[in-house]
Amino acid sequence: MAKFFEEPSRTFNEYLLVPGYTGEDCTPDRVSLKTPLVKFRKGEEEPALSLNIPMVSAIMQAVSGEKMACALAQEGGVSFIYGSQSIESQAQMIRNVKATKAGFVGSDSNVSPESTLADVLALKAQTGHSTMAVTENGKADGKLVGIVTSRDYRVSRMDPATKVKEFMTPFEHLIVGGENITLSEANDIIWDNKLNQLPIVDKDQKLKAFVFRKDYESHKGHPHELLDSQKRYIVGAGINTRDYAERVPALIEAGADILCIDSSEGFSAWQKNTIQWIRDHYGDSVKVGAGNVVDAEGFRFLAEAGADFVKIGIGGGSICITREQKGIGRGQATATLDVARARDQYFKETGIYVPICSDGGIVHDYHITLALAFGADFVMLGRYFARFDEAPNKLVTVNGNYMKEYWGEGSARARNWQRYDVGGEQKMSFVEGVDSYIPYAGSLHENVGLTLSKISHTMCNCGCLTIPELQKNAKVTLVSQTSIVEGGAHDVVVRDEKFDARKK
Ligand code: RVP
Repeated sequence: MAKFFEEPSRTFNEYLLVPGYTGEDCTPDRVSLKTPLVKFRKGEEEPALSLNIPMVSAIMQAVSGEKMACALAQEGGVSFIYGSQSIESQAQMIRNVKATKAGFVGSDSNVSPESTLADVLALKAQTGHSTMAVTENGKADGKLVGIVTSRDYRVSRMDPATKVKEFMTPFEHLIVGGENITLSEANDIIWDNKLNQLPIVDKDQKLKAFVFRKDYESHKGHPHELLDSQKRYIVGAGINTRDYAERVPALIEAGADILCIDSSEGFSAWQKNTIQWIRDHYGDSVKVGAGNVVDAEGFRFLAEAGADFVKIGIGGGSICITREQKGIGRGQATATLDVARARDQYFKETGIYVPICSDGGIVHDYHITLALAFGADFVMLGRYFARFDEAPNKLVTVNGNYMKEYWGEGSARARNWQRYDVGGEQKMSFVEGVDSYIPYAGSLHENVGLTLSKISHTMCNCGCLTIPELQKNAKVTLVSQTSIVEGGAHDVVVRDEKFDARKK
């Protein structure tokens, strides 16, 4: 007879946290959200990679490009650059992230000495940047021959046809930094010489980057930045179970810090083979997560196959229609709880702690806190991050509202069929994801800050200062349909600010 899980499978929306005792020392500023990213012998060693915040961005075309990777690493999380693109372009994205040194900005406004004031003004209007590098060839990586800032010209008094070489500050008069300079050395030079920017050049005088005075404060505003030993952003990459023999070496060479097998259903021989190939060729030096699974059996299989972390979730993603199409999946809360118990059991038996990631279906910020309380070490989010400026998807207006486009990897638009591949010759003939719009929400920094603040406050309500404490001590209750109604504003007419403003 088939195996039946007697408990209904539930979502995070069906639970709430019951507060625990909050001591005087239990304040949000003292909460640590640090969490392991890869397996380790807990109690004996530290994990080789940890996150400073329990959030990673989904392996999706609409979510995790290079800008997202830098912005999220600045906050302390990790992006997994999507694998549903050519090996070359994915590796290039990784290289670009690794080339972006924290606080060092690539020059995207460049002119040549032969350009004119009119060119400068047009570029300024287009990019919004008033500092421009003047390079021999007018490109970002050309030999630096000067810079132009708005202090170098007066529009009302100058002929728009004036050549840049006539009014730029020439290289000989510039203070520049060498390519091995650290951010703090660069900032010291800026400070000591009262500069607004410091161009960074290599030994051939070729432009590498700028460090700007205005970025100094914002850099200080990222205390959780996730950097490697060379102060480069930590970045992950998605891989599939088909072309790993070519893709993995290219990604590792490009500098990827961690990989993750991107599959809608991971309890398969294909995942085991992929991990085995990585172990055979790289031993434990290449870190790789696997998934997705939704029960203890699936977790045990991937842990024994050697996964560095295991991802949980089938069918819960906001753009995912796998449950409707194939009838597979499990409520995200139940799946997380089952896998967390299996993870703890595996640790008891082996001494190895395999971090688990709850992937998909996070709607409210408190769902993240619940996922952690249910035993997840971190969460993966798609819709959440796709709303921000830093996502690679387009900003559009729909009925006068700003929206971002958001499409599933299993949609006809992404055509990421490898993610759903179960082997054999038969090609997939149906979709498992939709193409959609989601409300635009602004910058990642502000939104993530708000979300983390809510998580920290809730953790204090539960009397917990760390994620392991929350996993151990949280008290969780199921909620009835009626008490969900009680949880929102009810039995009042909520005032509409726009309506009030119109009346005035
Ligand atoms: P969400 O955060 O709810 O938008 O879910 C994102 C997750 O949904 C991804 O990390 C992935 O596991 C899953 N996904 C991505 N594409 C699709 C699909 O097309 N069905 N599902």
